[in-house]
Amino acid sequence: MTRRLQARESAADPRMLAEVAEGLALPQKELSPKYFYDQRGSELFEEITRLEEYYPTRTERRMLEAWMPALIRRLGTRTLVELGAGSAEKTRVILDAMRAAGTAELYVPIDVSASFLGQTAACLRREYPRLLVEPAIADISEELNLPRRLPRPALYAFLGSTIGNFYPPAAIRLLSRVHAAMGSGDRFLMGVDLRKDVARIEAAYNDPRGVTAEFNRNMLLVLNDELGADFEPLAFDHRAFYESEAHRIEMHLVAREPQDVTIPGIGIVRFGAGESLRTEISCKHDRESVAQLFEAAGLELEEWRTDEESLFGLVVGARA
Ligand code: AVJ
Repeated sequence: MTRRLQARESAADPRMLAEVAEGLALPQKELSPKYFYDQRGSELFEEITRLEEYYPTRTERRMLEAWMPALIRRLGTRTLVELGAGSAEKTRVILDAMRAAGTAELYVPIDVSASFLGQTAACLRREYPRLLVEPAIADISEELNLPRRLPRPALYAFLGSTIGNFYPPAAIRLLSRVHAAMGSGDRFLMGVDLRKDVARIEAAYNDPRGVTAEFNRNMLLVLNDELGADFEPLAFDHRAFYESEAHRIEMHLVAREPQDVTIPGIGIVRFGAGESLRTEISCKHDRESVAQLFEAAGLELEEWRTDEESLFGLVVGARA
């Protein structure tokens, strides 16, 4: 409730307004999945990660637990830079390995949400009293905003398969920014969801309890809160399907009936019956597709691991 009142009182973010206007003017209406994540959206995503059907998070965590102690010892990692630091639990697996190796000095979580970063930083400073925590506020789809000097070697981590949210050109731009920030002894660690049986993937985005559907519709509540729009979330159906040629899951919200939505500063946005709004792509990878993205960004694929079922991949890159 307080959030709602606060948002109504403050002006809409002009960058968000421009981006939303642009996306809703496309023939296939589309919005960035970054708009899922207000307080409620982050909670719903946490709930998704605990679903039986949603294998990526727990698989990645197990892989990190098995691999990080040896990898960090070998690299002698002094700084951890985490892109989109939404995954505090997984962060701890790496920070624990740095502490055990006796090399931990600095943690730089990068996130758009200043309040989220403040909370994370406070918790981690308490848990790791000898670690310097220096958050960077940035929308990683645009910039990294890193501190100028870091104790090296640094490990840049981009976990959770979040790279999958980016169309290949945007993914390459993001990886190029990481490449530009890296020194020669630094490494880049990325988690990717792998190509596999389509039914298994689709099940992960269509849970029977409807948590993913609620997460999807939450984007409309974010638009209502942030922009004062009047979306009726229950007038839209959740749809998630695999696009085999593009190797990606797409999530859409489908208008049940024709409807007009008013967004102050944009105007009336019309939805026809059955018209969809694409809210997310989640690209699935294999070793080859990751190597291609890396190469285009000046990175070299150094190590590649998967779990026993080949559900999820962890990859280490270095400057080529
Ligand atoms: C956080 C982007 C990795 O693509 O699987 C989960 C988000 N969307 N269920 C993903 C998500 C629907 C998730 N990522």
